Amino acid sequence: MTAMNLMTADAVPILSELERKVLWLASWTIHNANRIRENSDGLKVGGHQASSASLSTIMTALYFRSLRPQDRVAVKPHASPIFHAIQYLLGRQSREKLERFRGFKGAQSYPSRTKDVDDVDFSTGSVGLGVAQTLFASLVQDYVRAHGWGLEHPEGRMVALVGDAELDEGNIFEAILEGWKQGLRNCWWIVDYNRQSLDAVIREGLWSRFEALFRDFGWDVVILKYGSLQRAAFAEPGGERLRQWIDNCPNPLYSALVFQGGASWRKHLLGDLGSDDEARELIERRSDEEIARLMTNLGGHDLPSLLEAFSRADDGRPVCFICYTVKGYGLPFAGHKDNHAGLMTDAQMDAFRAAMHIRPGKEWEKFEGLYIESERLQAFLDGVPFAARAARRYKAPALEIPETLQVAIANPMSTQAGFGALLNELGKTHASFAERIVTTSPDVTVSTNLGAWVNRRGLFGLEAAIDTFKNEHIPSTFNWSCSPQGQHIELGIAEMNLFSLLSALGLSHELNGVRLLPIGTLYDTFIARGLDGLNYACYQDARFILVATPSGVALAPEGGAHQSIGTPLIGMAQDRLASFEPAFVDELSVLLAWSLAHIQKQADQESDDRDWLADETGGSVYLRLSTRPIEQMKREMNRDRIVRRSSRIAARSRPRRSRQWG
Ligand SMILES: Cc1ncc(C[n+]2csc(CCOP(=O)(O)OP(=O)(O)O)c2C)c(N)n1
Ligand SMILES: [Mg+2]
Repeated sequence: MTAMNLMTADAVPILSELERKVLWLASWTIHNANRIRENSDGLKVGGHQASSASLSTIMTALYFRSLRPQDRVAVKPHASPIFHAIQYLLGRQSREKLERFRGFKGAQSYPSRTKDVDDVDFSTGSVGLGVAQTLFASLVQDYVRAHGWGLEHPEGRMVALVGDAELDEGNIFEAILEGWKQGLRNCWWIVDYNRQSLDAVIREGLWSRFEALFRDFGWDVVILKYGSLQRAAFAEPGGERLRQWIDNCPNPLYSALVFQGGASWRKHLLGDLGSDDEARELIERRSDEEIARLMTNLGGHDLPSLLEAFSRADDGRPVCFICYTVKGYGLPFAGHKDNHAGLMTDAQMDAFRAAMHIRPGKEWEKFEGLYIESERLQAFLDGVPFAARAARRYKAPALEIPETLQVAIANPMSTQAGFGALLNELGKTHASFAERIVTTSPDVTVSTNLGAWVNRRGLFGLEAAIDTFKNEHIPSTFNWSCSPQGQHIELGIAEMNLFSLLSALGLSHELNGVRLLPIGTLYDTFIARGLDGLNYACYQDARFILVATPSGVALAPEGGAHQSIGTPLIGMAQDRLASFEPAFVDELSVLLAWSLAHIQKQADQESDDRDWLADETGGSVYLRLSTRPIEQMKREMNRDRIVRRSSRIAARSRPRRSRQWG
């Protein structure tokens, strides 16, 4: 046995006690919110006991053993109660918040970076988005470190806990392709392969599609199908027949038998394998309870298998773990196809409480009902590597931004051309904030006028590559060479990836301790293509500037399917996003400077005396620009002039504010 194995073997008894506790606390938190806490308006509270149970073992192994403080996790949304239970045991979540689960200021139904207090790395909720976020966060970590920044912090691993049905979401496939292009590493996706979605049992054999797909895109794939009990049984006489039976069992039948329990397993197994003496004896040697334990001992519920797999993974490549699990593991509705929103009844909860040796009134006690002494458990929790650092979120100071930016205004000029000219000037400056600007675009870099900037600052690539056209002396307006120092990340066309990347870039100050100033460009009308990604990025308070161009109905000859009429409403409706549609380039210059400062603002509290809701707290910015050249005015433009005008508009539209605008 290696030293690592020894340490792991030592930890398993404690971890399995903690696993029981985590499952209990998560189930109890949901039960309390639905059946014990007073919910005066009669509205359903909900919560997902089965989806949570499915990840109880995997998350126990990760959080109490395999994760390091620098690792970042996107937890499957419906396993939020497990996450909160783990943080509660680690002393980072309060009982009060658990008691208010899904209530105002209580622990959130889906992990939330902005609303939860227990150190959520990535918000999740709209399935698929958190998963892709880990991939882009890893790319951003590479970007930051390639520029020589943040090297004082250890390199982290970006981990997603993924529902198997979550893998139906298209944005995940768009992300995988982009990850392959950009040389993804330090990324783990752990698939909770419980073979159930919300409505039903999923299609047979999906694991092999997943395996082929991930391998095609350069990922390592680790399949954890059988637990250690099962592997030991396979080594017994007749064991091979049992393994074949498991492999051939259709998903719906396996689920149904999990639900029905030991006696049904015995009946089916004997019916199918009874004619083989060795296989029959293997089954008959075991009680009903032991058979049920054996058959649900899948890889994703086996601590030794999980710990071993996690300790072996190679961070030089992305890794997909496909972990077989049981939805509702350890709960009365385990395996039932309708269990997604299922809640245990009072009687079921009483039985579960008794099985966990928890006395009534002691439901929230951390170590109640566990077999290992509290001091030993506490000492173990105090030494958990993931919790070694008090604060895992970094802070990075704001960079100083000038009030106005230089730009040569032509007459007439469009705001889009003005944007290109502004970025061109920024490309020339040696101001330190300009180094932190990172631009990105989904294959519309040239047509959104970023070309001059890219010519000056270069494309980013982990490995340097020369522009072949340039090398061959073929005239071309754009220099497409890339290097680790480049400041533009070129994406494929998928707009959703733009928002995922902007979101990851816009969290860099907290994830990497390095502040970036991300600017993403796209065609305004195609915002709709990644709208949920934009909402997601804003929800988790990522900071970026979105420059949408060309926009508007005045596109004239472009027209057709490129007109964007409804997008101003998106800008107005989206929380944490300030939107502007400047008419003139001098305004744009002031607005861009203001935006670069605004995306860096951070305030824990909002004061009452503020001009505008996000004045102190900051947020992201959306600029709609036009390709139509118009006559530019000769005038002095400064921040005051714009702020005063915007404030008057804000005051008019919010009549309840008492402040007067001059
Ligand atoms: C974008 C989006 N669509 C639909 C839902 C509603 N929804 C929540 S969970 C779920 C099924 C999840 O199944 P799976 O990913 O396998 O997780 P499990 O509950 O089995 O662990 C659905 C459809 C959602 N949260 N997000
Ligand atoms: Mg599932």
